[in-house]
Amino acid sequence: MNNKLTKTIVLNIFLLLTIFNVYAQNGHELWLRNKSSVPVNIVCAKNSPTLIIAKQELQQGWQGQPDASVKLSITKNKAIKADGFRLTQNGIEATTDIGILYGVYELLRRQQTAEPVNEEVDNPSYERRILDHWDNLNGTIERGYAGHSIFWRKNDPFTVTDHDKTLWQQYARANASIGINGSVLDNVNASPLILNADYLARAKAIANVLRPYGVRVYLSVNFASPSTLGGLKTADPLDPAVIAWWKNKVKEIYSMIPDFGGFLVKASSEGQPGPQNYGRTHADGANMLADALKPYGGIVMWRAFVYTANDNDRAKQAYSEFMPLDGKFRDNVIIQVKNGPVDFQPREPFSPLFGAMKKTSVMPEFQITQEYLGHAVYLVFLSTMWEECLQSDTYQEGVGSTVARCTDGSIYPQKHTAIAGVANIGLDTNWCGHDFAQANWYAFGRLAWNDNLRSEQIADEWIKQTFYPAALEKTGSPLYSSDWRVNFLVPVKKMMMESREAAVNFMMPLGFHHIMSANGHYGPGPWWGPKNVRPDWTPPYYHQADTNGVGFNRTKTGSDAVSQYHEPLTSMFNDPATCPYIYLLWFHHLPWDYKMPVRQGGQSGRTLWEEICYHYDKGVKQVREFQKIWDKAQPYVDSTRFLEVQRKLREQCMNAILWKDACLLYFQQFSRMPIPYDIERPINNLDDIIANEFKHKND
Ligand code: GCW
Repeated sequence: MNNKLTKTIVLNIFLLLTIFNVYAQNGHELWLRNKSSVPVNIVCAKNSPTLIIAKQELQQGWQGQPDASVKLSITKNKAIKADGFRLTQNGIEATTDIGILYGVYELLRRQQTAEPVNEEVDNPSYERRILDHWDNLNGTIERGYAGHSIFWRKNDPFTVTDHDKTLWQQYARANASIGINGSVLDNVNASPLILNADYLARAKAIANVLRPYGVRVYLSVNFASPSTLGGLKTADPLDPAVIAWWKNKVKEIYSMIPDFGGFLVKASSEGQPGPQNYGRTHADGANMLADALKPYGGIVMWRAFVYTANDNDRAKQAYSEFMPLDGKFRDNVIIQVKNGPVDFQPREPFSPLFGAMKKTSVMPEFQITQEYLGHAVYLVFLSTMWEECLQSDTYQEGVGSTVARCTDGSIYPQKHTAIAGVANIGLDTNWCGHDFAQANWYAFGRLAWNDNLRSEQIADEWIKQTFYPAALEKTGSPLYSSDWRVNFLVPVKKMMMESREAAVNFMMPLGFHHIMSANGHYGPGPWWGPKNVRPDWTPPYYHQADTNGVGFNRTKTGSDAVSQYHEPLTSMFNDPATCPYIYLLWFHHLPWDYKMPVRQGGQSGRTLWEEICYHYDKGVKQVREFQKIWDKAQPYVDSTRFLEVQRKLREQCMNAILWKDACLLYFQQFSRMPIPYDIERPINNLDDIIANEFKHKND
């Protein structure tokens, strides 16, 4: 070979590697990294923007037999719901174009994850599968850890650039690939300005890009808009001028966005205006908006996240306020309920409103963004947490009345069904801040499509799609070689599956909740309770630690929150001997030397104090184990993602130790008992931790 040729070959190989590396490294492609050049023949009688996408996706991602024929057919089949589809050996059947597109993504996923194609009908569990963006109109994101908003910005806010459109299109494609079909574009702490013509025009531009992917837009609205924006004297929902104002506004919106989804409302909550300001009920407020939206098929998602600073246990307030209104809402109102009764804590029992509101549509709200779970620093796979909630039995209509079945229409005849996740998406190149946080976006979509899926399967799919192509580029090994499975897939999946429990262990084990720092809800802060702050915003309100014991007494002798649950849960939660240990301090105030029953996972002879210590210690050890798993995974990951995750695991580990030291040293002041001697001694002093708590800004 002559010198020149060798040089050219070397240069070309170098260039190819560089291209692969760039492609593999930045995480922007999410789980959609597969590109295939296997030819495929697509037979499809119809054309539409959605079907064009379906065909393109098949052409770009086909990994089946070369030159196979795939038939896409729109058929009439009562068994297939609007978004559903049926995969057959030689094609996809659906009743709508979007059903075809979902079928295409499912088929490609099966090819890529080496799962067989079964010929069953696949319908979604929920009609509306929605991401709630807490994006402010100035481009910041409340509780966002992945950069600014992909929708709104401060400078030049109304110009729609090609870059905007490309990003929105990529976002829509990612959503469609996992079945998400709705986006609430602005923060629930809503600015009235969202209903201004300029902002509506931008919402319209977004809707136009999202539409072919089957993603409808929704808006969060401020209940006082008729007065603050419209100049009316009041926003009283029973006032005829107010009713007319909303009707006109809705008409204007539908003239711009004909498939507009509807409104999301946070009313009379955390300072937001609501019908109570005018002496009206939540039902009065929600129904007035619902009536305005009804002619166009729009819905109202009315949040049940309400609590006021009073003597009543905060965990009880949403139920107390909404239960008397059961049956009073229009059929296009859905009450949106957070998974737990307090606020997206690392672990909460399910909200007692699930299953209890039998004559009202209820939808679960999960938090994908990790406000209380380590922001974009911790590796926490949230699917197990949502699965735990969805599979919780409410017993409201007998055994098996899970939260999933009480909300997806299986048990109650809801006119509309829906599920929402608070998005973790921002302008960061990898969308979510942490490479593994992408798995939470993915998992939310998958569970919204099928609320009976198991997290292990979701993790398996996600890892294969997100990391395998990169491994292939590096190792050139054939599809899912046993080497890759054994040394990457299995350990990384194990890490993901344990990651949420690990976080619970080092942050808030055994039913502890809301003991985080007020500084951005990131690190530990069980001591924080300034006199001028309302008690239900401070950790001591929730842990109630004193020398006699620790935990919130929600039994019949305490706040009686247990009675908001259906039997046998009321009795089970009420007795510390039968209360699952994961909820022990949620429902009970117990002495430090309380002997943990063996059945609750405590070892015989351990006191509550010891059990607390061992849980914190275990959490730290789990994270240390994750570090080892990830270090060993290095040969299978591109260097950028490897180093980034490695760096974050180190930070998570430091923070886990901080949590453990802070909580053990703080609570030890009350327990006055030694930290068991086989546990590593604290390496931080409590007074230093407290002094440093607000040194860095953690929002
Ligand atoms: O979790 C709390 C957050 C607030 C949020 C609120 C809510 C959007 O700390 O930032 O406000 O819940 O869900 O409305």
